[in-house]
Amino acid sequence: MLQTSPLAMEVAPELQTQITSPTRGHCVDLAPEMVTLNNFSKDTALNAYRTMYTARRLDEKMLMLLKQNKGFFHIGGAGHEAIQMALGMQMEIGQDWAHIYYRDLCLSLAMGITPREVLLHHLAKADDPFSGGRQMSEHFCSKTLNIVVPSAEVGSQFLPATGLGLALKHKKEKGLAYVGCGDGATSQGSFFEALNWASRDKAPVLFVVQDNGIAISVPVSDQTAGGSAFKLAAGFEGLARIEVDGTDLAKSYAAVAAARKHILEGKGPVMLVAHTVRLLPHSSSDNHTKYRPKAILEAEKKRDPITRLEIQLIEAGYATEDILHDIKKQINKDIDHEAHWAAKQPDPDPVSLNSHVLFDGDLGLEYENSVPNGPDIVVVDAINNALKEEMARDKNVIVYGEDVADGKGGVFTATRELSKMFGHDRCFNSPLAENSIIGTAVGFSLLGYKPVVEIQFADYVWPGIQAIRNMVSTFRWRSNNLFECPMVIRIPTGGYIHGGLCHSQNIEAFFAHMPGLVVVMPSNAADAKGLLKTAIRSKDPILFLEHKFLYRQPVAKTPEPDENYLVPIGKAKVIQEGKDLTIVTYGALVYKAMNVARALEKQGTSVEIIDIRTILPFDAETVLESVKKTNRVMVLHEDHEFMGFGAEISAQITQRAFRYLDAPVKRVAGTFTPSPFSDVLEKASLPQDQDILEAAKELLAF
Ligand SMILES: Cc1ncc(C[n+]2csc(CCOP(=O)(O)OP(=O)(O)O)c2C)c(N)n1
Ligand SMILES: [Mg+2]
Repeated sequence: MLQTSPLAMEVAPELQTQITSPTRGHCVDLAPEMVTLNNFSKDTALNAYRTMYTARRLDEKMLMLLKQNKGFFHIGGAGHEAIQMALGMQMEIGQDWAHIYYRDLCLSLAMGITPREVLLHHLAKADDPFSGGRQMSEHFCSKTLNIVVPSAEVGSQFLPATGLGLALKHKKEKGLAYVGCGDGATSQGSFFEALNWASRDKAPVLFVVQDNGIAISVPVSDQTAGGSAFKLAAGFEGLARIEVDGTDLAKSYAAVAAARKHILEGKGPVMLVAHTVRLLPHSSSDNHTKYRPKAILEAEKKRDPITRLEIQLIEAGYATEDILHDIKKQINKDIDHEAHWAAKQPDPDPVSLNSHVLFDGDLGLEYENSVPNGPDIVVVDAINNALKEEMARDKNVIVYGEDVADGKGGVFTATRELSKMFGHDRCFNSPLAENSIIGTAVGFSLLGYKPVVEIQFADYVWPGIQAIRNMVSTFRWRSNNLFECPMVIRIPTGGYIHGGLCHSQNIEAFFAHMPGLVVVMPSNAADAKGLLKTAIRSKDPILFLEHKFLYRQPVAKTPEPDENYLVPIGKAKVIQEGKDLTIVTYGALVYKAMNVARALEKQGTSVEIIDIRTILPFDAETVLESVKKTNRVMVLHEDHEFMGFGAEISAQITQRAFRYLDAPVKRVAGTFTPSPFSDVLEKASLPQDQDILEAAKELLAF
């Protein structure tokens, strides 16, 4: 028997019949006498109908355009219009936030997106206001309407929306964050992570599951334990639930109103499950007659929210069939006109492809305007001081992650004293969930915060990789510069510490493959402090890789730079000049290169060492300049040689300075094995001084 959540009753007593229904999550109509169309004025009801029909007609029109070989793809909201209209009618524009999903056309229209914009987007035109032709159809967004640029990744919306809710609460601002999804999306881990964090912090988040009973071809009964996302969420203390027939406008309106009231009274998040129908195939690339029985398709048509509303409008005395016919005729005509106009608009200029991968404006920062001359400091303390100074400078800088607060101050003490100095509002522990840490940072960033989050070990960044790849790194580009999500993701990385397989990984090559991301890796205290401060003042998502081995190494100590000292991102540093051989390296291996250079110097060879400092964007110019001078080059790093970042450096040198080379580019790097624990095995897996020396001699003798 289905358990009733006491909270659910508190939210919407009128929905109890449904929630306590023994129908195991399948929708039972609300008591119809309680909420009917007569609760709306005639104008309100007819305007809702107009928007819902516009959404429907746009779906039809876009499918027609596809048949005419205009446009490339369509995914429709037909059958979902009522719940979306109910939401759209109640969103406080400019105050609330919406993290929509791809079926949210009607909601987007109700919030203020126009058919013209939808059509420009559908046809991927230059003036597509959502992405300039970069994203697939149905990725609506708007800066002024607070509709966040979505990603096609199912589930990617939950944690940014939770971050928005957390940020709204943090700022003590009114409003809520809506997040939409389908029934299938509730199988994603990020759904549960989002419910957990939003519930933990009583964040004002409205989760709306538009349950059309199917995810492409998989029925919800095969998708979800118990066949219902509503039941599934029962265990989250602090979460309220409502279930409603999402094909009925008035009932949906009442459910949304109850949810909003609960949230805006500060009682925490609500999950609203709205039962809808999917009247179209999953998308224009799908033919659902192959997997959906005819009887089901016919039954779904009977629950068409628009037909249903038409009947109700007539029953309420708000319209006649003739009036509805005229409304539809006018909308059809308007949409035809807009589509005709949109089709004639220019396509994007291919040159525009490269714009807005990263922030392309001027940050207005002054770099290296003093010489570090404070007392000597180790890397981890320099990082801690950079955080303290930046948090004192800008109240929007917040720090969170696992174990970062209170007495622990991070497992490496990089966040020591921050929660004591700035309070738990500014430095707090996250749940132990890396995807959550990165996903919520998007939401904080949207509200003007500068999240500086910590991933405890590089080896555990992988749960967050979906968020980094499909949400964070493409945020600016995919919205054609409409949105940005600057953040700093600090990650202790690297080996030489007997960390074994899961505390030694080098991750830079993976992330160097992601346009839209900046990847920084300092090798000494002054650079660590200066680069971190620059990263915090930048406008891109930045992976700040901190080598664990260097945290307290005396060799990596430097005089501490002052609080205005900033190091430019994307600029390599010539550690020492030389004329016979260049070693291009970064991180912990800078010091091994220095050891070898000293040994070679005794034999009369002068070595130039370049610490690239930033992996992405890579400063090829400094490297090429050096190679042109020394004519011999070694690329040295501790990550696997195979497909390591050295492969890219070597390729660039070979392509761009081949004529200057007196020997093939030599790579010295880690073995293509996981990281071992034993001292003997670890030494065998990572470059040692002797390996570097031998490679240098080979190069010099060539
Ligand atoms: C992470 C991820 N996996 C797979 C897909 C491909 N995909 C797109 S929509 C979809 C089904 C989603 O179903 P549901 O959440 O029920 O939403 P609906 O489409 O029914 O509204 C799938 C598998 C994707 N976009 N993202
Ligand atoms: Mg579905």
